[in-house]
Amino acid sequence: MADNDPLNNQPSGYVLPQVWQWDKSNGGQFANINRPVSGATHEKVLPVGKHPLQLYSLGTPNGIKVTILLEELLAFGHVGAEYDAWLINIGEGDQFGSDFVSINPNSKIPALMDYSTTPPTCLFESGSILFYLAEKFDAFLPTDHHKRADTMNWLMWQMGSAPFVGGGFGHFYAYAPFKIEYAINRYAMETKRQLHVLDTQLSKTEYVAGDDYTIADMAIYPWYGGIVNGAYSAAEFLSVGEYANIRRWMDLLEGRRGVQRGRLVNRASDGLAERHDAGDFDKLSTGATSEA
Ligand SMILES: N[C@@H](CCC(=O)N[C@@H](CS)C(=O)NCC(=O)O)C(=O)O
Repeated sequence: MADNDPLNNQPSGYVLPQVWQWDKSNGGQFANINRPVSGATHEKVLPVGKHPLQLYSLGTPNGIKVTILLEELLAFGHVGAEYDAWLINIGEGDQFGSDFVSINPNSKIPALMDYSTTPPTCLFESGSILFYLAEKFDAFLPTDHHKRADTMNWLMWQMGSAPFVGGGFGHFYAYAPFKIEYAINRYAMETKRQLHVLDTQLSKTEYVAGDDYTIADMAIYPWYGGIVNGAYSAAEFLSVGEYANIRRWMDLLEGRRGVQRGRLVNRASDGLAERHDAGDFDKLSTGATSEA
């Protein structure tokens, strides 16, 4: 079998063109929102509610990192963390509206405006938002030198690693228009390696960055807890039962009201499409509704 034989390619016979061209018809799930250029596609004014913090997001793993932190801040009595959460429907291209793009030129949720500053502060990238809020409220980010470094190490680990889980494994296992063994094997291997990294860490520490519950836990749980809870319907495929330390840590987090509430925000089908104050949770019949 000769190297670079086009018959060995996927699909068979595929030959690399000299210059890549955008094939709009070949995309799998989410093809309608993927483009090779950035920028707004339409004029769209975003709503602004009554609180200084205005969140424009969706209840995906990257979105709920921020709502978990906001709900935890509120649970700890930081009234300045009250927020309005508006739904950005990425399947319908809301992330390409002009106001959204002016907050986040990268057109991805979550995006946050802080109107308590002059001028207002634009925030995007979930890790940046977590860090900003943790600093602003002096919470969930240890001040001790080494603990703070550990927290940031694990926060950045999540930000750098999870795209291989979502954009790599999740895409090729669940969303690509056909199954490609090479791609699935490559990203399943990497996803399991990352799960093992986390499981090994959690065999030594109670929370990810040590004894304290931090923004690193809030960033990591939605992705790796999500996989263990069955994201992409891949729990059996990835043998997630191997990761007992992750399960132990997930149980700790899932017992927290802030986590329970944060997971429900900006979820039109099984939670709150929008959230404007704590009373909104009372409209839901879940365990996250009662005041603790
Ligand atoms: N690194 C970014 C990733 C954000 C991201 O990928 N968001 C996805 C949803 S989870 C999105 O908005 N996708 C819309 C698109 O790609 O057009 C972050 O952590 O904030």
